Amino acid sequence: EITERWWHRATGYQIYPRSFADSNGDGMGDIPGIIAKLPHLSDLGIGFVWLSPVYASPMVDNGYDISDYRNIAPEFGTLDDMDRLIAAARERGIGIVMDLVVNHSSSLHAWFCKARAARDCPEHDYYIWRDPGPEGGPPDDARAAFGGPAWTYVPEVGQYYFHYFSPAQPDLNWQNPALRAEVYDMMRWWLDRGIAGFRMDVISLIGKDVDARLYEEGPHLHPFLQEMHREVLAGRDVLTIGESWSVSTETGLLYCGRDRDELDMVFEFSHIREGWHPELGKFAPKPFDLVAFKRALFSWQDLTREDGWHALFLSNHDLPRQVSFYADDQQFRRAGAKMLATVLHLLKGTPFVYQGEEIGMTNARFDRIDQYRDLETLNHFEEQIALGVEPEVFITGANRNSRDHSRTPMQWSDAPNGGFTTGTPWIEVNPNFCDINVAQDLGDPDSIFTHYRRLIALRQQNDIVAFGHTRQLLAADAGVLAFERRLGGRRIVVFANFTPHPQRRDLPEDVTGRGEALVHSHARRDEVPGQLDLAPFESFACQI
Ligand code: TEU
Ligand code: CA
Repeated sequence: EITERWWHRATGYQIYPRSFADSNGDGMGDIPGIIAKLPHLSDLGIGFVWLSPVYASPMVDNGYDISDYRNIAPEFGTLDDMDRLIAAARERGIGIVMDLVVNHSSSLHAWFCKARAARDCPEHDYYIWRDPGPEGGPPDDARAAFGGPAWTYVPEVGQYYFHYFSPAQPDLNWQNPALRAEVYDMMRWWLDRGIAGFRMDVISLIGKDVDARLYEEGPHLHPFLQEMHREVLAGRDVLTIGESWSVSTETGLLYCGRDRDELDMVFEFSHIREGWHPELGKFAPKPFDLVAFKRALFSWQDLTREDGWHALFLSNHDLPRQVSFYADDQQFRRAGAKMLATVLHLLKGTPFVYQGEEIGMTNARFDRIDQYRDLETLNHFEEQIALGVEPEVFITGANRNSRDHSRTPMQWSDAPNGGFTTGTPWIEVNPNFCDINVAQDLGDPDSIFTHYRRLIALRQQNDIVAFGHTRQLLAADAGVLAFERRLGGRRIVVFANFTPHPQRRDLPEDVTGRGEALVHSHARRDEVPGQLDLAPFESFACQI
């Protein structure tokens, strides 16, 4: 039996601070900007914020490269601003969940500065060093996620250090107990300041064994997570979400099973990877396959039926805008955005809204590589052009799937720069801000924002939405996604048309019935008929 926790009925909201709200006109979002926008989150009904990193950082990877875990980047504000944010959010019943980036630090962290200067200091062993290979080159040919080799040589110590990501992000050596103690101490320090938990960046990498070339979900992962729970989390009513690009339904409950004492839930990416090309990766477009997507999505609903808990999302700061990727960002943008929300917010788990999703923000259309900012896109461009890929071909892929689409500034109004900044934004504002912005949606009872608000309220009020069992319907259907949620003899049925065409389905008797409309994107529906007609991208939920 499940003990109810505060985050079981809450909806999370991810803030990417540099793109959310700029309070001082330097073109960069900041913490005072977030404080000023808290009423927007209250309006939506948000329970907690996942705040992408605001720590001191040289910003090679926009803050996912931390140089001081106990300080705030000056462009975002001060520690005082952070304390004010935590308190102001708390007054509204909103928790602040911080990003914990401890698979690696920045190469400018004081630990690494010492580590790279001498072998005989304690900090040297906070990182992963190996002697050169037999030919004098790197220890092996492992590649880094953002391009280039995963090993970089430091002449001062005559060794290579390991970096899963860029050379500016050296991996921390979790096998060193003193390093682990430092991390746990830092976590307690933040929790004592009143934050509501942690989203743990690529946490499945910390148990790696580089010599065996086992990186994801390595042999030490679960012992470390259990130790972290004992040392930091036990007895505190906080939320932890681990990010893992490798977790599968085979391993999912190892992280979030109720008697494991590790994490509360994981961000897993099986439904996301479904949209990537199997060999050529994310920059090679691949047609969306709804049946495979549903298989991935519902396999996690099945997995968490009796144990564990799921983190529901379609978007984040590493992914394209969901309405552009999974639906339509032109003629059917409004219906498409509502449809994706209907699906995600009526599944079992804790849903996450990525900033701008609640007004249906879309991918940018960049024509030139110099309009991009993200190191992943820029490095892959260099590599692929060197391999003979045409720039236009690469840009077409990047226009679909680059991380920068989610990083264009939040569109608050039709004022210059969408009301994000009075200065020059660090990345171009999507020119469609005149039509797509928060002010516009707030004035419209039929808006995407209103639809999100209803869905978020439903989870708080309706036990079936919060705790009902999920059963997929029409699993083999390539155009329609459908499911029901059941609790104690009552049920909700949800239908979503993923296509720009009308769809007609003859439904089996056990899914039809009369009841009460919960949400709808087109006409109100108090009944699921034997023959169901859906408009392009229509979605609805009915309690019968
Ligand atoms: O992302 C983990 C990760 O593996 C991504 O780099 C992913 O492969 C890529 O985004 C797919 O396009 C986390 C953070 O969410 C990301 O922003 C960081 O860049 C990365 O870790 C390193 O900290
Ligand atoms: Ca600013």
